[in-house]
Amino acid sequence: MATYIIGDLQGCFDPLQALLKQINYQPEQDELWFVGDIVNRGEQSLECLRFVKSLGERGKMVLGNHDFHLLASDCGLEKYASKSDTLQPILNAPDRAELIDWLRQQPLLVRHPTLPVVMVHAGIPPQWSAEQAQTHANEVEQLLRSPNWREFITEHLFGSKTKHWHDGLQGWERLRYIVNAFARMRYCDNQGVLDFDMKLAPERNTHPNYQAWFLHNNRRNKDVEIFFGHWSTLGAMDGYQVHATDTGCLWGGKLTAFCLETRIRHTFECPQSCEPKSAKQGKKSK
Ligand SMILES: [Mn+2]
Repeated sequence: MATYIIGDLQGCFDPLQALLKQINYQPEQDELWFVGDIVNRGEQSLECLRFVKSLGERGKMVLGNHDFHLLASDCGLEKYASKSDTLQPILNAPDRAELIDWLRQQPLLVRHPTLPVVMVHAGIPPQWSAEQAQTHANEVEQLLRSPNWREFITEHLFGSKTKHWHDGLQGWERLRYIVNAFARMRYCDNQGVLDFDMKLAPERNTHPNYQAWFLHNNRRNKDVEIFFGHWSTLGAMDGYQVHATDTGCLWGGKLTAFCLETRIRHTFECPQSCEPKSAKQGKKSK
């Protein structure tokens, strides 16, 4: 039995199938863990979503910012729609309601049952221990699984950004920070104040107070190994007790599967970018 942690799919279904063939994936025995951003930008988001859902007990995922974006699109929130969104086939699908209902019940953090390993989409801010991170993830998960989930997504999740955390933070602001940290963070200061603008790799960061979330010396969650995606400019990185798995499949890079039992990083070289043609053309004309 093997457990593979797989990087951001973003609708790249064919590369996923090629990678699974390459690693000799055994559906009856192996587990697949997905770091989130299953959908959007790539051309086969519907296929990716159906596949991850179909794994049942042998599949796990955490919600990424693009997965939240799909929930928002399902709620009819058009304000944040982008020209490069490729979510329409999901919204037109006969099993749309079932897929969305399943997606909203997925966690923000997955903890391995026996190993000191956790998986999140973007990261865990330095001020939270692994136990606190689990507690805070549960706060949002509980709401997403409740009948009020649409109100949270449409009225309170987006818009004014919450960057600062303190333990007494209450209500929607608190939940918004939790989602921002788990699903969107790259840089923060050593108190967990988030920066939403910087996307460059850490060696190109010039801001003195902000560092990649995993580089802070006072980080309280170093006792677990953290697997994450979201940051394609980091590439394949293992160090600081963290493992970056977004190797930019969507952009013509690679798709990663990290095997927890053998510690081997498997990669499938994507033959071409999975970006839809309209997005590629849009880029060239800029
Ligand atoms: Mn992401």
